[in-house]
Amino acid sequence: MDSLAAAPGTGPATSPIPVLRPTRVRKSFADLPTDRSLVMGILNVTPDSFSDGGKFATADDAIAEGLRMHYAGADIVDVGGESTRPNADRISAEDEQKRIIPVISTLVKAGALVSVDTMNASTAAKAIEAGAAIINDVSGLEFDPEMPDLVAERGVHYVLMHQRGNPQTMATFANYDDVVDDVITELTNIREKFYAAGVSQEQIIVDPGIGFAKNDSHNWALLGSLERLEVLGHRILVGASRKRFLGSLLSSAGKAAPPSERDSASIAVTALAAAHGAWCVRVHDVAANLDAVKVAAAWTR
Ligand code: PMM
Repeated sequence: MDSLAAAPGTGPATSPIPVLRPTRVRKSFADLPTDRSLVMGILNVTPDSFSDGGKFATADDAIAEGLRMHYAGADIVDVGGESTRPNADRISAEDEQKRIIPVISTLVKAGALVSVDTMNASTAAKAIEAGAAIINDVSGLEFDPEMPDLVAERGVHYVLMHQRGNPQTMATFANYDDVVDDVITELTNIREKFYAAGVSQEQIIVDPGIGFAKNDSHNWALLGSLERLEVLGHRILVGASRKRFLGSLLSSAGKAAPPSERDSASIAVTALAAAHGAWCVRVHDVAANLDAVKVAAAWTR
């Protein structure tokens, strides 16, 4: 308890930094609500993410923001240390771990359910030891070959996101016959490697990978056909918050709206995705998106 009170990122009640309220009740996957879609708060501990680049680059700032999301009602806080924006350089697994493991441990101690946004099995293993319950892997076809065994051994949930290539090359792979069919086929093929390692259907969460090797019309086609992904038989996660296709949609005088002006559109996507079968939405503004999933649940009930 004392060690928690002294954790970085905490402060007196009057401080703008949220006070870490230690809890013996740690959220587990089984405790997640089932009467509405879930809200996953995005916590990028990176100097260069496209949507919130550099804002939470230090552990203290990241912990403070993660606590804010947790106390704002995030069902899951997604902690990542490596930027996945187009053309981002990869960092070493060691640097990634230095950035995120202290953040994950502190958020878990505060009772948050944490997912780790990583493409490295070694980072995922350390994050699980620090208390993370979900691995969120955006690597798609080029996943770390150690990942299936790790997911099987640790029994954690795994977000299998559709992606082609890597941040440097993905734009060149945005060619599909029918983007929805192709995404379903490619996710089915990758999933086989996880099944072969002993991962269960229930452990896998699928994600169409909005913005990853997709142009604007691919993104809209996937969102508009979200229910077709249900054929895979997994929970569905959607990450559209503040993404570039929303900037294009809202452009004025030929200029895309910047990420800071994409929240209303992101919330609209959340409400529609939730009404069309999304189990979870990955978002920046937790409180507003929580309202949106509640509206969708009431609407469809
Ligand atoms: N998008 C980003 C990063 N991680 N994870 C999942 N599962 N789905 C996504 O769509 C996704 C992700 C990139 O966006 P960011 O820079 O806002 O985190």
